[in-house]
Amino acid sequence: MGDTTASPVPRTVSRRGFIAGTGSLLGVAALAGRTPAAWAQSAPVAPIPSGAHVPALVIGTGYGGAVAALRLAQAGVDVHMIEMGMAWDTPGSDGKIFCNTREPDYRSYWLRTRTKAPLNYFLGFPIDRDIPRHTGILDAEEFGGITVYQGRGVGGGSLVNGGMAVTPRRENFGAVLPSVNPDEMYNVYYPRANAELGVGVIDPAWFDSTACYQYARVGRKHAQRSGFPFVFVPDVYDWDYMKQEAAGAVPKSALAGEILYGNNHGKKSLQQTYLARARATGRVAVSPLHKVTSVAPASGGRYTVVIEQLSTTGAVTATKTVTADRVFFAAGSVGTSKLLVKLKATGALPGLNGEVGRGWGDNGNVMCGRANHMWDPTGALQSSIPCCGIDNWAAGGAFAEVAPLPTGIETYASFYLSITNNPNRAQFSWNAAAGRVDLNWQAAWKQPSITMAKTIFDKINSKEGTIYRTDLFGVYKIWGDHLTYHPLGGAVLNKATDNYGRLTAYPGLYVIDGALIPGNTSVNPFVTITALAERNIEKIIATDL
Ligand code: FAE
Repeated sequence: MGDTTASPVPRTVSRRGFIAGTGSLLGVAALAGRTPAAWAQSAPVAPIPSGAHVPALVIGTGYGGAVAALRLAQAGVDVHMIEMGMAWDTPGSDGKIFCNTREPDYRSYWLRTRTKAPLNYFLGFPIDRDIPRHTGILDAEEFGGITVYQGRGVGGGSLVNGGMAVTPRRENFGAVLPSVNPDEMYNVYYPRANAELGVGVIDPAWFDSTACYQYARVGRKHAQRSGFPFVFVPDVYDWDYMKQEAAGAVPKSALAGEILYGNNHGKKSLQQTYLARARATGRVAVSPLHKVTSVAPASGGRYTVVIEQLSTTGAVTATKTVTADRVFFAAGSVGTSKLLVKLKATGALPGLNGEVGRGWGDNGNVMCGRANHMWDPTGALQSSIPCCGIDNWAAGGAFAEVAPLPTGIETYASFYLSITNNPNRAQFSWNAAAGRVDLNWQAAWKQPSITMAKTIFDKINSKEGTIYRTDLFGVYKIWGDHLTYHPLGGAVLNKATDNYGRLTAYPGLYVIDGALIPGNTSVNPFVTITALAERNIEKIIATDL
């Protein structure tokens, strides 16, 4: 969960006699407290008309896109954001905007007829279930050797992620973004990103006493007994709101297992931060359910942008052509890379350089669970927001987040998402026969991640006399090594672009998202994506506009 995975207690398991215990956890009225809908009230969604001309067009509404939109608007530039996912500003018939991880419905997955939960087995039983095909919030995009999870909707990955807001250790930064001056990042742009995102840390005294972090305290105890550095990890969740959830004073979100398909309360997604401020400028419009399919030079230094309007079943209901003076690619590592690779190969942007599509990595993501002894329960009530980790990066190449397994029942499991220093990098390429972009990641390339994660968990298991869980990712399968939550790269800074994200062959075209980062950030990535976008847009506004 969180930065980790879904852990719904499936109907199949319930039927076999396990007590889900979710009823009391589901919360009540959805529209009290901090609601995601609040962001939309500053300006209505305004679908772009065909034939329009806009000064700045931003493809995607995740971190990079939101930073670009806010700063451009503040500089006096009118911005139109094009987002293939939904607005996520309207409650469903249950009064809630987002569905719960324990009861995935039509809102859960992007155009699938069956869920594809990252953690897809529980107690050895498969937990995926049929759902209606809908433009849901979480995309499990399948390439040959890896499934890449991404958020879909206004807010991008911030809608579905665990909110873990981690700044890399400065000594690791040289490997993260080798062409960027660390002084400017650590003195200016990381602090700016953290402030704008609303990053905070759990109150350590509350951590020590609340039932909902029993699992994390067990994680701390086991880490420390094996001599590993234990760290609290900042998050954008409103920690005061979570305390009120625990006190029963407000509708529950983190304490009701909400996360992977959106949080109805408590989490400061981009809808509450950058995007709310962008729209409050009055200069930013958003077109949800609009997907950019082409960008090509037009006369007068402009660009022609082709956009498909989608219905909630994914059908194309209109194809629009607009022009823009500047286009910012902020469709995420995968979305931006796929667009650029296709546009280069099919002749729309043939001058893009040969680095486009290269340098893609999975941030070394790998998951695993450990089976604890009966005297080490991890708690039936688990906050879905992770708050701590085990830092063995320097010695073993792994940073492991102590992750929740908020099933609503006692599982005696400790669950972890490790970010590892996996050196493998993949490349996107145009598959002309199939008319799509492929990624050449190989399943076996996860082995270095497993080896690095084992530097932590083999030692803990040996010290505690415990074993790995084998029932979470299949039957007798220890490692969740088939996926990533953290796609990075594909249009790497200072390679595919200049050192500020400019696609120099085409003045006015920019990359401003996770595609710029060469495959690994040593920690969870969105603070680095945000800070880099702040750095780049400041330079672009100062010198290009
Ligand atoms: P992103 O946020 O993915 O935004 C791209 C947007 O572009 C999306 O809204 C797309 O729908 C849209 N788009 C794509 N193609 C098109 C197109 N052709 N036309 C129009 N729109 C398009 O990009 N990171 C952390 O740091 N901490 C965490 O705790 C954490 N947990 C995560 C948990 C999960 C389950 C997942 C999936 C990710 C998690 N991440 C976490 C990763 C983080 O959300 C991700 O790195 C950022 O969202 C990437 O930001 P970008 O701006 O690159």
